[in-house]
Formats: sequence, C-alpha cells, structure tokens
Amino acid sequence: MALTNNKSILDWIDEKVELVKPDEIVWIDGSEEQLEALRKEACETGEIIKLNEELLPGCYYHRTKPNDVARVEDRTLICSKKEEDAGPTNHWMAPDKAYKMLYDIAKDSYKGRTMYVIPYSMGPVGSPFSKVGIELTDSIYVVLNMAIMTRVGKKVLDAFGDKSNDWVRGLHCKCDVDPENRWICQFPEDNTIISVNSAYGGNVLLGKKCFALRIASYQGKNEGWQAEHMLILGIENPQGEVKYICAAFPSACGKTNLAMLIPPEGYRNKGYKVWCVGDDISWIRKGPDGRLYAINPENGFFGVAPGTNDKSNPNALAATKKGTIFTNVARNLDNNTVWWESLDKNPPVNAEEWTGIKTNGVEWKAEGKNLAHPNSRFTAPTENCPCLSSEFENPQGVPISAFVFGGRRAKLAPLVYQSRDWNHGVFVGATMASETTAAAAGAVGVVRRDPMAMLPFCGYHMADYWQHWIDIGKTLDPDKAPKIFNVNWFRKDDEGNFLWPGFGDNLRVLEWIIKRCDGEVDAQETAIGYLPYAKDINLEGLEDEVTEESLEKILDVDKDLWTEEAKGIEEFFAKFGDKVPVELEESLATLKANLQ
Ligand code: GTP
Ligand code: SPV
Ligand code: MN
Repeated sequence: MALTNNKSILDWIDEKVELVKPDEIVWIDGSEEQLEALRKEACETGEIIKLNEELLPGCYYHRTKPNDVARVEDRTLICSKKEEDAGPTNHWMAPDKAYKMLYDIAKDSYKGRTMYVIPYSMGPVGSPFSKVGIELTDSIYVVLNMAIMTRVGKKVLDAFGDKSNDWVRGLHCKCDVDPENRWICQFPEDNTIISVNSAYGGNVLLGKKCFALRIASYQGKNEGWQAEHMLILGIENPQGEVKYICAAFPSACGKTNLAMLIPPEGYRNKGYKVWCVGDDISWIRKGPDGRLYAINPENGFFGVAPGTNDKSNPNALAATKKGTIFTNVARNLDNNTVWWESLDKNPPVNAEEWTGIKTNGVEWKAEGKNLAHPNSRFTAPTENCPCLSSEFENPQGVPISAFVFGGRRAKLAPLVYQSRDWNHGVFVGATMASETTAAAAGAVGVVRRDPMAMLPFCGYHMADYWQHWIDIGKTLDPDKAPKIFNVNWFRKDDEGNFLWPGFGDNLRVLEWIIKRCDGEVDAQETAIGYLPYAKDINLEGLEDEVTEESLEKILDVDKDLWTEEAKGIEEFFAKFGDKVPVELEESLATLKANLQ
C-alpha cells in the first residue's frame, strides 16, 4: 500500500510502473521487520550471504558482477537542455534523446521482479538543509544499502507532506547488468536520475553521488548553497573547544581516513580528540551569524575496504563490526568472515576471492593477486563509528573554520600550504590534480585535474561552479569566511616510498591549519601561497620517521616544476574559454609572475 497521498509522487510512480511493469510493488517503510524480511529473502536467492553472527552480527556479504565494480565516468551523463550548461568536463546528452534511450532499456525490465519504492531523506529528517528523494529499484541489495546510507521510510514522507516539486525522482533498473547498455543519467532541470544496467554503489545508491552531489550541486547554485565532495571533522583541543574542517580529496584519496583519524599518542595525552561528522559529502550554507555551516547528508559510510586496518583507521574498522554490508571483499570460509588487502598480515587459507573463486589466500597473494577488489567497500551505519560527532544529527550543521583541498601527487604539491585569500583558495581548489584510483573504471595512477574533487560529480558547467564559489565568497565577511588550504599526504621519494607517514599523523598538519585560522603561527610567503616553517609542524614522537630536513623536502616549492604546472593550468583553463572567472585568471597571472 502506498505510504503517502502526495499526488506528484504517486503520479510519477504510476508512470514508471507502466514503463517497467513490475510483478509487485513494495514500499519501504523503514521498519526493522521489513528490512529483516528482505535480508532473509536476499539470502535465499544468494544475492547476499549472511556472515558469522558471533563475529560480525547483522553483517552480510555481496559480490557484484566483475564488469560492475566502480563508477563509470564515460557512461555518466548530465542531461541539461543545453549542452553548454553541462560544460566541457561532463558527458552530455539532450534530455529527449536520453529519456528515449533509457526508457527503451527500462521498458518491461521489472517483469518477474518486484519494484521497491524507497522514500529517503538526505540530511536529518526535517532539517532546513535536508532534501527528499524517491528511489525505485528492483534490487534488494540497493534497498539494504540505502537503508544504511540514508534515512528511509514513512517518516520521510510524513515530514514531506504534499509539497509538489522539491523532491528528486530516481529510477534504478538493474536489467542484465550489461556494460554496453549501462548509463547513469542526471537531469538537473527535472530533479531526475535514471540509472540502468549497474548494481555498483555510486552508480545505483542514487542518494549519494547522483543526488547529493550532481543534482544537489545544481540546486545549490540556484538556491545559494553548496554541495561538495568533502568530509567534515571536528578537532577538540585540550580546553574542550571544537573547530570544524571540511576537506575535499578525490575518490579513494583519504577522506574516510582523515575524518576518523586517531590522534598520535602525544596529542592524545594532551587531550586532543577528533570527531567525525561525515566522510564523503557536505552540504554547506550560511548560518544566521554569517559563518558557513555544513551537514553530512548521509547516514552511513560507503568506505574503501583495502588499506583499512586497526592501525590505519581503527574507527572505520570498528564501524564495520555490526550491521554492515561488505561488497567485493574476500570471504574467509573457515569462519565466514571477510578479508581484504592489508586488513592484517594473515590472508585466509581457505578463502573465496572477490569474484567467488575458491582459493588458498596465502598462495593467491604470493602470486601477486588481490583477494579483494581494490575498490571493494563496506556499507556501515554512522552510528557504529566510535568517534561520531555529537553534532552529527544537528539540523543546523557545524560551523566551518577551514576548507582543505588535496590529492595524490607523488611530486610537486607540498605537504600543506595556505591560500592568500578566498579567491586564491578557489583557484587552489579549481586547479587541484590527483592520480586516478580504482574508484572509477579506467586507468589508475594517471595525474588529472580534478577541481575541488568534483570532476565526476559536478552537475553543471565547471566554470559556473567556480563562479558560484567566487560568489559565495563575496557574501562572506572575510573574518568569518573559512580559510582555504591545500594538503598532499602522498609525496614520494625517487624509490616510490611515501615521504609522510599520513593517517593519524595528519593531525600534525591540521593543527598548523587551525593555528593559522586563529592567527597563532607565522608562515612563509611563497610563489604559491603561505607555507609552514618546518619548525612549526610538530614532529614530537615521529623522530624515527620524519626529520626536520626530510620535512623541509616536502615543504619545498620547486620553481621549475611549478612553472610546468602553471602551463598545465593555463591549458586546462583554455578548455573553459572566457567562462573562467576573472578572479581565477588573476590568480594564475599572479602565480606566473611569482615564478619569474
Ligand atoms: P571515496 O570513498 O572513494 O570518496 O574515498 P576516500 O577519499 O574516503 O578515501 P579513503 O579514506 O577510503 O582512502 C583510500 C585509500 O587511501 C585507502 O587505501 C587508504 O589506506 C589510503 N590513505 C588514506 N589516507 C592516507 C594517508 O594519509 N597516507 C597514505 N599513504 N595513504 C592513505
Ligand atoms: C567515490 O567514488 O568517490 C565514492 C564511492 O565515494 S561511490 O559511491 O561509488 O561513488
Ligand atoms: Mn566519494
């Protein structure tokens, strides 16, 4: 039975029912009984496997098709009416043509299947930041993931009432998971998303990248707020004051890890604490006091499994110990638990690797093969996270002191630097580059520009998005505007070893950032912005790993490399013609002049 009388919602569902022809329609009410029944059903069909109830209570295992393990950027389309509105960095298709193509694929595709209607809220139900979506799907796996990643059920519809337009339509059709007919389409002007022939996370959990970034970035431009690919963390100092930072790093470049970091021992002893508000997406708007406030619109973590262990990210690991769905990791058949690369040094002997091949994990690894897919993921409820911020549910969000941009760059980008002002900070974000990762299909390790870590997620013209950043800055009192920084945890020496220990030790850099925000530490002015004096990064307890000399190496500005970089930025900007905001052109001119 329908869970709402909202006519715009019911009409749209009727239309889609007519198109895909499900045998049955089930509304997701958000109750534990209903979810439990769906888990049972999915276990019976083999869609998911129940894991060891003693060791991993309420946890399940799922495997996608091997051709369907990551986002597909060249099949992700922005279907604005005008091609120009999608801009040169998005793939575009005219809405009429896209609807026709998608409807041809979707037609009758639910025959013999059930349509699940998922009402969900991005953001706490009833928060002024929050937005509602309806996802139709024929996959129980998608329902169970959405129930972790978002707030779902009748409460969402009750709070929404009979408003007619401000909700996002989402249709997901698993079809045959055919990569040749896979399309992830956003229609920003219609508040609509259609995703066909995939069952992988970012392609099908429509509340996440499709809505909370692509559609929401467009909404934010029109409504005066921002949707960003940013984590949110709070740093509590020994006096008990908490300062919040939002940080944008491209996919699989360390957001989840930074958001949940455990302070180094010396900091813990002094009383420092880190609180996680979000690990992937921020919705940001100006508060009544003129500062920017951010919420995490999600309710779960869809985190990268490989590399997560009790040293690198104990908080994320703890979050996966109950009520979690694991996708494309390996399964230990001796005790029916999960394993992935670098979880520990003991790959299971009796294992099933991520595609389901039975193997001796020890030998598999010895042959240099991975047991888990490099983009294997866990879907864990935020409430499981030991360091979840008490402000996580705050409908007003948290005040932001600093924005941090960063990426994976073996060379060039120093450990940290600060922009000269807001507009220069927008330039720093707009010109970020990073090595590609397994989070998207395609080559890994290739440096590409990824402005604000939004290259795959901006729902409109990238240069208009930069202009939106510039315009937001104009509305902020400079004293209240977040300060903008850039970091790089991934500098390598010529042998390919990381030059910075990363993970918990990144707090040492965040401490400098907070001190800069509070005007408590000097910095050296360089061609690219303000860099720390090596003495101002606290290395206490790190003496074996980093010396002041080696730190100076990753705090350098190599003029030749940066001159090359400025050329690369110029070429990049050329793609956008005269739409590049004049403020960014000015920053480029200043950079070039500074490097002379
Ligand atoms: P998405 O969920 O794809 O948006 O990614 P994310 O930005 O949340 O990335 P995540 O924190 O999951 O990190 C991805 C990979 O980077 C993992 O394998 C981590 O182990 C590794 N990583 C994270 N932080 C650091 C760091 O400070 N130093 C180094 N060397 N590796 C790191
Ligand atoms: C990313 O790729 O940035 C992710 C995972 O956070 S996904 O939801 O698949 O987009
Ligand atoms: Mn992400």
